[in-house]
Order: sequence, then C-alpha cells, then structure tokens
Amino acid sequence: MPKLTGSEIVVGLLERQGIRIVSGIPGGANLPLYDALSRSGTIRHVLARHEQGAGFIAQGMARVTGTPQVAIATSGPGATNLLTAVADARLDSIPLVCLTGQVPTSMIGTDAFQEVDTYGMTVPVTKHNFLVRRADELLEAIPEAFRLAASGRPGPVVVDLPKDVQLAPVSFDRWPDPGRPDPPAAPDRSALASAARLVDAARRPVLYLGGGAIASGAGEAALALAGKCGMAVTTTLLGLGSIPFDHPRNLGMLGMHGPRCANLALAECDLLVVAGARFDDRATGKVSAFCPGAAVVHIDVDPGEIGKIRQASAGVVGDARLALEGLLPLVAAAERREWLDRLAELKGAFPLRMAGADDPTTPYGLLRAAAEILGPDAIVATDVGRHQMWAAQAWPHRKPRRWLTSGGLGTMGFGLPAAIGAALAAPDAPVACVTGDGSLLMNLQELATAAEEGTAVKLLLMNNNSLGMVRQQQELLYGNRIFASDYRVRVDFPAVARALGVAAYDLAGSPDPRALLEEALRAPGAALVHVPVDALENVFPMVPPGAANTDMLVSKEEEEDGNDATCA
Ligand SMILES: Cc1ncc(C[n+]2csc(CCOP(=O)(O)OP(=O)(O)O)c2C)c(N)n1
Repeated sequence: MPKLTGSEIVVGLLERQGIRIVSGIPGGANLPLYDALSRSGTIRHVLARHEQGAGFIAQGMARVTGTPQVAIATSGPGATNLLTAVADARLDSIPLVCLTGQVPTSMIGTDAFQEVDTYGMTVPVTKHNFLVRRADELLEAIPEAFRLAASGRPGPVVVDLPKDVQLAPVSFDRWPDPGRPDPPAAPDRSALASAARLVDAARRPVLYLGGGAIASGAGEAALALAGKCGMAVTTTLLGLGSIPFDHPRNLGMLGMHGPRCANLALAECDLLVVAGARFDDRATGKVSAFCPGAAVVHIDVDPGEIGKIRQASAGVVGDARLALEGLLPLVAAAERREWLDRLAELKGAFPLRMAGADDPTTPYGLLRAAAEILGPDAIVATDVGRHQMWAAQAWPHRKPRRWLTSGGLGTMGFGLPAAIGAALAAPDAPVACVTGDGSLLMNLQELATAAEEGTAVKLLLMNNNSLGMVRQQQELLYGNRIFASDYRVRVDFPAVARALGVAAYDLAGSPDPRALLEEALRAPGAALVHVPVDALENVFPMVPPGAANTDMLVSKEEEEDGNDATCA
C-alpha cells in the first residue's frame, strides 16, 4: 500500500498517463509539486518565461499530437497569466490539462498572498475544472481531467491544487487507470439516412470542414465522399491541412480572407455538408447572406453546435470521421459534371492572387520559399494578423496537425510558444513560426526558452513596424484614420534575438535573400529570419466584418483587371 504526498501522487499519475514533457513556472503555491517533479525519472520540465508561454507550449504539443498536454502555474499571477492560453484552447477545442497552485485550503477566501479564485475565474473558459480539497481526491480528479480534456469535443481542464493538498500524505491501495478518452461518438443511423437523402437531392453540394475534421482525422473520408458525389471541399482556418491544398476538389479556405472562388462557389451551392465546424463569423460573414440557397447537413460531436447559428435540415451528432464514413455507403454515386465545371470556371476566374510569390522578400514569396525549403513534413505555427492570413493562403497545407494557429480567440503571442511545443512534440519535423512584429513582442521572452531547450524553431518575422491587420482596417473601413497602430520606435529584432540566445538572419539588403533564407532554415537550432514588409501592404481579398462573403474587397490591381464576380 503506497503512502505518498498529494504532489507525488500528481506526478505519479502524470507519468502513468504517458506525459513526457510539461511546461510551466514554479512559485510559492506549487513548490511541493515542483519538488516532486524534480524526482520524476521520466518527465522533462520546460521552464517557460511567462505562464502564457507555458500554456501555448502545451497547446503546441497538444495540437501536434492530438493528446492532452500539461501546463503548470503557481497561484494568483501565475494562474491569471495562464488564463489566455486556457481560453484559447477552449475556443479551438484543444485538449489541455492545467495544474495551478493555490493557497492552502484554510486560507481560501481570505485574500491571502497570491490568492485568486482560479476555479471561479476559469469556469467560463474551460471544459471542466476542479478545486481539489483533499489529497485522496487526486486519484480520481487527475485521470478524470485527462479523460474529459480528450473526450468528445476536446478542451482545456484546470485542476487547482491548494498547497496543503500537495503536501498531505495519502495511503492508497493501487494506482487508478490512466484517464483515456471515451470512444468516439457513433452517429445516429437515421440522422445519417436523412443526410444522405439531402446529398442525393442536391445539384450543387459543398463539403465544409472545420477543426473537428482535424481532431477526428476525417480528411480521407471527406475526400472519398467528395469524390463519390461530385462535391467541392472548403475548409475553415482551423480545417486547413485536413485535405491537401492542391487537391482538385479543394476550393481553399472560406471566409474573411479566403480566395474569391471559395466564397463565390459557396454562394451558389444548394447543399452545405458541414463537418466539425461551427459557423464562426469569420468564416460565414453576414450569416443571413451565407449560402442563401443551401440546405444544411451539420455534423458535430457537440450537440450544442447544431442549429446554434444556422438551422440544419439534418443534424448528425457524432465524430466527424465516423459520420462521413457512415454517410459514404448511403449516398448515390453522382458525377455532377455541371457543378464541377462551374467550380472550375470560378477557380479559373477568381484564384488567389499572390503578388511577389517568386521573391522571398515579399510575404507570399517568403512563405512559398520557406515551405519549399522546409519540405512537406514541416509544421507551421502562426501569430495573429496579416502575416497569419498570408500564411493561411500561401502555405501549401498538405497534412493535418501541421498548421497551428489561434483561430477562435485570435491571440497575438500564440505563435512562438506554440512552435516550441510543436518542436518538442515532433523533434524530427522542421518547425516554422510565421509572425509579425506586434505579435512577436507579446511573447518575445520565449526566445530564451527556445534557445535553452535547443528547439530548432525558425521564426519568419514579417516586420512592418505596425499592427498591420488593425492598420488595414483603419485604412479601409475607418477613413484611413491610422491611430495607435504604427509603432514609433523601431525594434532591432535581430539584435534582440541574439541577446536572447537565438541566431538571426536579416533578409533586408541581402544580395541573395533566397540563399540566406536557406542557410537560416538549414542551420541547427532556433533562428529568427527578419523580413521588412511595407506597412501599406494589405492582405486581400477581405470581407469587411459584418458584410456578406460575396462583398469582398480586392487589391487595386485586381480591381483594375475588372474581374466580374458573376463571371458566368
Ligand atoms: C492579444 C491580442 N491583442 C490585440 C489583438 C488585436 N489585433 C489583431 S491583429 C493585430 C495586429 C497584429 O500585428 P502584427 O503581429 O505585427 O501582425 P501584422 O498584422 O502586422 O502582420 C491586433 C492588434 C489580438 N488579436 N490579440
């Protein structure tokens, strides 16, 4: 009969859970946990420089592996710093288990030093949370946290650990089994039959894949269905990589910065089969104008999503992969040649325009060259802004779990720590982080973590000395009143990177930028590649917030070409 402290039980349970790397920062209220962690033979601790960084490092590992990963913070400011990464995981359905230190149970509610109500604060941004009041409860709570984080629609779980709980000795008979996800929810057969009838009756069907298609591994099933019944496929920002970017059925990303062909095709479809997506407003634009003539089959593992934004003619509750696999034998094979011809026409007339794609000192050119040099197995993380949308458009997304971006919360500062997490989880894969100067400044300190851990994260910094995406909206939608979006001080990013232990390469003024980029990407260890970008360089197409997806703003050049959106 083992007798261990609460902290030793937590560490033992993490080990049994198969956790090999955790990221966090110690403090007074979690020192017993750290003391126990120091004696673990199998768990490596990655010391982040900010708890938000620790949360995103864990997210990076979770997004790449699809399994819950662990971030640790102390009470009070540690927990509040972690909160953004937790909320981000909630909105993007990422499995995370966060362990926070708490003041001793006898002091809870007294405004003790570094006390915040972590339980109360995290209720709205977690899938579930625990305040553990007795050490023996850990034997149930920790495996349950892992089960909940990974089951059904994944998400973050916070376990708040008062200091006395960490220190209390407990005798117990045997270790509990590790927490495993529930088996994926099998879709209802009659719902699938209704969905199949709608597919058979449609003349212009489109399959719309979101993050749930990545989480469930639905890509192959999606392509099989699209191939059998003449469907085009579009993906959300989080669905990128579920099918290869160059697959003939792939229209590209829908929504605010998607290619025009995708948004125009959606406006013409008469059936939308939505799998693992939730009609986010950045994807749909003005909801009342989104696919106005389409019936909807909505497949989602979370019943709360069905009918939430858009009424579904058929709702299928279940795992996206299982649902698409179940639908496949029920639908009639159909070529739908007229629809495919129309899609080809739209794709030909309104492709994504990538100015400067052959020049590695332009945003599109940098992305294309880096993707080519890093190869098809590369993982790419992004921050939030124009650079993120350029990357969504131009990166050749080939496989799932290789595109890490903050979609729902849109958190600047996500990219670097998420990329570090990716490199820790997949040490053999090349890892890039596409970032902007505004975003990088939000978690810049994690460059030191990257250097310390020897992670070969390659930062592609598009530096426009401005909050570019905000500036763009001010220019286009607020009468060009540029306010609080241009920086007055120019940061010497290569010097800062070097000061934090990371090699830096500046493409500015380089006689052979492509060769320098290649040198940076092939060198061992982390590197920052600095690429100056004009603050006036906007990302197009763009659907103004609240407008219909068919009302896209395009670049001046495209406007001058006079492309008529009806094209027929
Ligand atoms: C934490 C956070 N604060 C503010 C915003 C609002 N915001 C969205 S994009 C953006 C500008 C991003 O600038 P930068 O990272 O330099 O990228 P760029 O758009 O210039 O490529 C801002 C301020 C945000 N998304 N996240």
